[in-house]
Amino acid sequence: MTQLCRKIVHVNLRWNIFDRVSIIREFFKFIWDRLLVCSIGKPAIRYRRLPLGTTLSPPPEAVEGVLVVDNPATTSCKVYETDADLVSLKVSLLGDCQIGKTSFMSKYVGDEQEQRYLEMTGVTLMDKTQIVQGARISFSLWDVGGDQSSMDHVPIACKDAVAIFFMFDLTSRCTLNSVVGWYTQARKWNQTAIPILIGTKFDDFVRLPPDLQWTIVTQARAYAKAMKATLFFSSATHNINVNKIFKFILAKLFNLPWKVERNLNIGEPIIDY
Ligand SMILES: Nc1nc2c(ncn2[C@@H]2O[C@H](COP(=O)(O)OP(=O)(O)OP(=O)(O)O)[C@@H](O)[C@H]2O)c(=O)[nH]1
Ligand SMILES: [Mg+2]
Repeated sequence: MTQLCRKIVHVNLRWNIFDRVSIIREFFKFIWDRLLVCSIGKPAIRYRRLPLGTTLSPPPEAVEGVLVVDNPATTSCKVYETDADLVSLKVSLLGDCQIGKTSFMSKYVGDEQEQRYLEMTGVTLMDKTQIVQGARISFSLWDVGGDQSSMDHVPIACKDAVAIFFMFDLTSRCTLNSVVGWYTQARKWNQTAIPILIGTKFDDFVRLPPDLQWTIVTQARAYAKAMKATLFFSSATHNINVNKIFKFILAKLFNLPWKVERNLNIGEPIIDY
């Protein structure tokens, strides 16, 4: 037998021994697994280490109330709710640039668990779900940018809304004058939504001279009357009349036994209807 043949036989022998050891090890492992199954009453589960950076998320069907907006410029907006008991109410926020629409909406939504948020050019959407007398109510807020280019979003924002907020900055009279244009545009697409006229930045407004305050209060009340709207002065910064406005809408929509108090005192946040 040559040197090479001796080496091959030697290697074969070692492989044979290794094979037998592996078979015996597999046999004992099988017996051990069976013993474990019998002792804990559950099938043995094998855990796999996931690659680093892997994120775990629930399957899509487990995500509650998915809001899908294909393109807000067209009317292809779909709201999917997996909960049959969830009532979805759409509200649009309209008004000039920099008057505090987004701040107002963000103050209301807060940073609670159930909030959802979607920002696109010209329109920002936020959702907030709350329990009202045992029912789950979800407000879908459509905040249209105040610039001219965002006007295209008015139809989609107003369509099917239950309420429309016509907003102006209490410290900027021209933004109050603009409300007429916003109202005319909105009513083309929705004639039934509850109109609410909201003066923002009340915290800055109270620092203005009383006669100027009085002039603005008078004009705002006249506009509200013409629009058949309820008038609220508010401040997102100081959380004045933010939640109250949503409570008012709910009470009006569902005939709840809650009434907002009229307040016509100069220097206080006005509420008029
Ligand atoms: N003092 C005061 N400032 C506010 C209040 N709400 C908003 N602001 C300020 O007003 C500015 C504009 O606020 P936004 O919420 O971005 O206004 P907007 O109406 O969404 O503006 P556009 O998205 O451009 O249409 C920001 O500097 C805010 O900090 C408020 O209640 N009081
Ligand atoms: Mg904004």
